[in-house]
Amino acid sequence: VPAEVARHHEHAAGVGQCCSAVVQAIAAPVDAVWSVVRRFDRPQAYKHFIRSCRLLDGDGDGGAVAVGSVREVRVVSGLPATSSRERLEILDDERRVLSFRVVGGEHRLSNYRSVTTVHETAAGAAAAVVVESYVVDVPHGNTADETRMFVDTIVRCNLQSLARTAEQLALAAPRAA
Ligand code: A8S
Repeated sequence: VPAEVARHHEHAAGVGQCCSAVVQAIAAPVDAVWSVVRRFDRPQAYKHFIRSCRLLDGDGDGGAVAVGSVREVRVVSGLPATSSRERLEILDDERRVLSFRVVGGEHRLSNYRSVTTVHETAAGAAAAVVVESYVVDVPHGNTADETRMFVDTIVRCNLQSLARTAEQLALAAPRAA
């Protein structure tokens, strides 16, 4: 992994924060994986805890995705959350890096920020690795361990679902992928 990409995963967790990372191997070309990850406006394509997503057109550009874009996601029922407002911080198509930050919403993950990177592997053309790291405030009444367990579970589910989605995409359209 190039140093300038690895650096994105070095989070400075302050007092009362915690951080962690999840790694997922995917049997699909990196471009197929990245084509799913990069859609900041369509996280529900693989994040099954998200019911809907709406891009807020604050800058009046007709809703184009760019750094600074803000999305409002609605969460499925059964979680200690209803919505989240998230700002795109990094979208680097060359190095395949996406990062967003939580800027509002009704949930317990204040100041959540994550970085997702997609990597080629030595295993060949149809093998990718995704690394997703995050930093977040430990909510009042919880420990850092509890917080990491909760968030790791969500992120692991998301990345397993990303794997299935990208693998199907690569099978359906091998050339485009
Ligand atoms: C992501 C990662 C996470 C999303 C969390 C951790 C969230 O959307 C869900 C439940 C919550 O309690 C917090 O990449 C929040 O989306 C599923 C609403 C932010």
